[in-house]
Amino acid sequence: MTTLFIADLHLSPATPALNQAFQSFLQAHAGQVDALYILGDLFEFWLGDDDRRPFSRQCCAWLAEFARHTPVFLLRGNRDFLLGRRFARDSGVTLLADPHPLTLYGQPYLLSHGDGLCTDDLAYQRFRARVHQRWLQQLFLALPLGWRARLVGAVRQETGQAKADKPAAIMDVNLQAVDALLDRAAPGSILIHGHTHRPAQHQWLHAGQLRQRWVVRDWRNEGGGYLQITPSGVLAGSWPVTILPD
Ligand code: LP5
Ligand code: MN
Repeated sequence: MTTLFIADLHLSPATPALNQAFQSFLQAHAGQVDALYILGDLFEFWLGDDDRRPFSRQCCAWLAEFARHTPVFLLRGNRDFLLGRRFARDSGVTLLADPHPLTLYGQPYLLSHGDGLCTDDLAYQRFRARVHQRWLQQLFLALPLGWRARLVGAVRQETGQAKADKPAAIMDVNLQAVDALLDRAAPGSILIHGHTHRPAQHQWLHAGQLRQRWVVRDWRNEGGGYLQITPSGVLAGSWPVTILPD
């Protein structure tokens, strides 16, 4: 009885080693675990479900093969917030809203990508509110794919510069926002999220109750992170990434 969680793989055609590691992760666990949860930013950027380039089709095919044996759930991140119904159909993945409550082996958990909890990062929260507007997303998705790619490239130059100028502390979750979220969840819920690239297990006291938050490790050439939950609790693991020869 095991359920797996991954986040922040940031896969793209430019990350062949990570893509391969993701494929081997799926192959190794298909039919071996109860479910896989992807907590956002599987992709470096998702331009829309009509992106049928070989890389996108390949990822969908890997997920679909895995999903034939084991259910896969995905909660969108700040880079793949445009994943939609067609992707879900092609990949066999079930899309979830953020936050998502679930009970595993008798213990309640709350799943989130985590970007919505970084409330000290006001510039990002304004940006997020803008790009989450349905009408803007529909307008963007109606553009030809090539235009979308160019637009994203231009916006990323801006956001990349903005990020480089920010103090690191504001790019972490805000602890009051975390407590407020857990206040609304089932009592005793353990929060699991990604996004911050600061893998850790946090424990603290809130109104006399012990609370817990796990941050899933992002994937990079040094290795990929995952959490595994069993009836005995949460355990962090690492998945090897093999650097491919040029
Ligand atoms: O992902 P990561 O860790 O690098 O950084 C995030 C935040 N950045 C982002 C941006 C994405 O990485 C790239 C998004 C490209 C989007 C293109 C959208 C095209 C239109 C789609 C319309 C539906 O998420 C970063 C956080 C960091 O996490 C830590 O939490 O700090 O936030 C930023 O850097 C955002 C800046 O603070 C805001 C900059 C404003 C620039 C305005 C450009 C115009 C916006 C036009 C919107 C349509
Ligand atoms: Mn993210």
